[in-house]
Amino acid sequence: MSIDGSVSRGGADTAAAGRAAIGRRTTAMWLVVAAGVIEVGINLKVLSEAFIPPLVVFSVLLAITTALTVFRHRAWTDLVAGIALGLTTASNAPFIAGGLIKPVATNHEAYGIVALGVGIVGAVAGIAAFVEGRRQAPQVPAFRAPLGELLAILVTGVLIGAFYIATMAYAEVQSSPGAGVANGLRAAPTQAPIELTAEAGTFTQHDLSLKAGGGTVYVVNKDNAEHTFDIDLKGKHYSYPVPANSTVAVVLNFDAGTHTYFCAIAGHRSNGMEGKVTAS
Ligand SMILES: [Cu+2]
Repeated sequence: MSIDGSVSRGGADTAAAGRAAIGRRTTAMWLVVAAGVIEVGINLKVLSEAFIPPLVVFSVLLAITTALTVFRHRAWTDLVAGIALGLTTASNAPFIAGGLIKPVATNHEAYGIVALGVGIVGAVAGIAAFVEGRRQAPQVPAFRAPLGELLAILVTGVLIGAFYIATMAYAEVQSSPGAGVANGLRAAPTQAPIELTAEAGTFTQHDLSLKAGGGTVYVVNKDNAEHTFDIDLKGKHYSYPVPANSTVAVVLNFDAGTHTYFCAIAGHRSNGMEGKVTAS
């Protein structure tokens, strides 16, 4: 019944029994597998929205190391899986950090935060499982069955719950786009709307102009990935999520001057998702 009972006997193991026990499953090992499956799932979700070659490489690496841990379990497979999870997490960290510092309520940030937590837990568990496998005994008392199994189940449950809540929160934000703060506009704009198109991961216009006062910008997203329209006006920040394949009307009070707009999703601004709108 116990999945790591065999290594709990500790010093009683003979060398022969020890070698035989390397193939047995420990709680830390199951955490590695849970982390690997969740990370691959998140990667596939992100890849369905935008094709990111390094993410494909990491997904394949994680799928292989997770499968090895389940079907060809050895101490070294735990170590390799733990390192793969650590590398994936480290490569994602710069993008996730941007979302943590300035969340724009997009699913990239929600998934990224969960991916970061799962990746760290998985990497630590992989190294713990490796040490356990080499020494033939649980090194962390909390990982000793049945307490360790209970903890693993609880952690997995919390991670699934966090992912569910993040997904629901994202759906709610998407159903009511146009987040921002009060802009002092008390009448519908009388000037014609202007258009800003997002296509192939970039904005196609970088210089917009309109009359000062109430104005409308139609942000047209032709991509199969979400973007945002972010702008600062009179010291206030406005952020509009623009879902994939959709058009969002941004209605604001544009004070006279030149204002910078950009997409707040990590990596997009430097890819040309930035421009200036001049109100005169
Ligand atoms: Cu974008």
